[in-house]
Amino acid sequence: MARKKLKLGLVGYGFMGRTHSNAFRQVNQFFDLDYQPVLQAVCARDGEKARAFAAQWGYDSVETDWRKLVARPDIDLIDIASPNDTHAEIALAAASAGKMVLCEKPLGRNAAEAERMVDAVAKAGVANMVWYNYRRVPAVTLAKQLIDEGRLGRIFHYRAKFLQDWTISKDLPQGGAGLWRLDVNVAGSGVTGDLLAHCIDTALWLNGSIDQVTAMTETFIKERQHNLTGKVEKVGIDDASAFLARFANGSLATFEATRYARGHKALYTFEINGEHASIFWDLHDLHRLQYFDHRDEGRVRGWRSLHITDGDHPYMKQWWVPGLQIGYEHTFIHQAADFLRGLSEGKPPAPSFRDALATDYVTDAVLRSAQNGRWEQVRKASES
Ligand code: SOE
Repeated sequence: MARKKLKLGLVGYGFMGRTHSNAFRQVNQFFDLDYQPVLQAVCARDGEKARAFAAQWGYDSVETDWRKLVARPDIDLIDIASPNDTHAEIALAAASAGKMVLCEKPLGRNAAEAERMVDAVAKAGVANMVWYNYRRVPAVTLAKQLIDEGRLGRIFHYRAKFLQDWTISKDLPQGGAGLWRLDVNVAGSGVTGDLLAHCIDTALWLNGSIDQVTAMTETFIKERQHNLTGKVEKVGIDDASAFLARFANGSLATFEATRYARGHKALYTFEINGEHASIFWDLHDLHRLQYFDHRDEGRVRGWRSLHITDGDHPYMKQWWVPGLQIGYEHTFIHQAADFLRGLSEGKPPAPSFRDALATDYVTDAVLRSAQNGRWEQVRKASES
């Protein structure tokens, strides 16, 4: 059967432009879907780099102004993989042009921006999704299944951290290609919006909504040379952020992210303790889920290290044979597959813009609390 073509216009050619392009190129090879993404156009301000990217990844055409891309009648879907300060404007224009919109995380630089994006896609009635890719690590999806089946019982604790070490040098500049994550005007915040946002998205998915937070943040290097102005400028991002939270289900949580944990490159871990069982997951060992079930017979009770590579495990029957692992890039392929399947089945893809707004409400509350030293209530992303 001929597949329906879905013509994509990608904005941005950096790290995320590559992960998304790879996902769209591979998805039909491994998943049986009604839709086939077509790499119709890539857009970036630097025409030469955009043309090189198009040639490498197989995009059919190039634009250097995203407004032109959004206006093109031969584009069905706009995929935003450009820096955070561009998300809202592009998403609003794309939605009002009737295009489906995918957006890299975080949705907005803050919840106010994200609210406008949610309103725009709701008003236009277009499909939308945010690339919180870690939900689609098979071991993380399995954790969701185990929790939903009630195997953990009542949840008491949620513990998450995301540790990196790539900004420790005071000589690292801020701003511009590759380093916009250090420029608060572009990124919106530091590790709170960049790394904790991942931990929060997973947590809301696995353990429900968060009611209250109390936080602390720190900027260890106060000034850095700015790549675009050439001047030494104040650093406005948080280099480290930690918070306590109370979930609506009564469980207590700790979250921590930093780019100053020497020796850790992308150590995203979470542990959940329930009345019957606990689970632990670690991005550096992403194909394993650690599981402890108190209901096991006492003599053989202990932590089990589940190797999530079997056909019974989420997504895995699409890949190789049991025992053979997959990696980071596959999480984006899974998300693209779920999005395309959702389109055929009329199932709204997740996380939607509204789901991602819920994460922005938490990160906003974290940053407010870090400023005022108080517990902050977290707003809820309503269904209206
Ligand atoms: C930052 O270093 C970063 O690339 C994040 O922006 C990504 O979202 C995260 O998945 C890996 O780390």
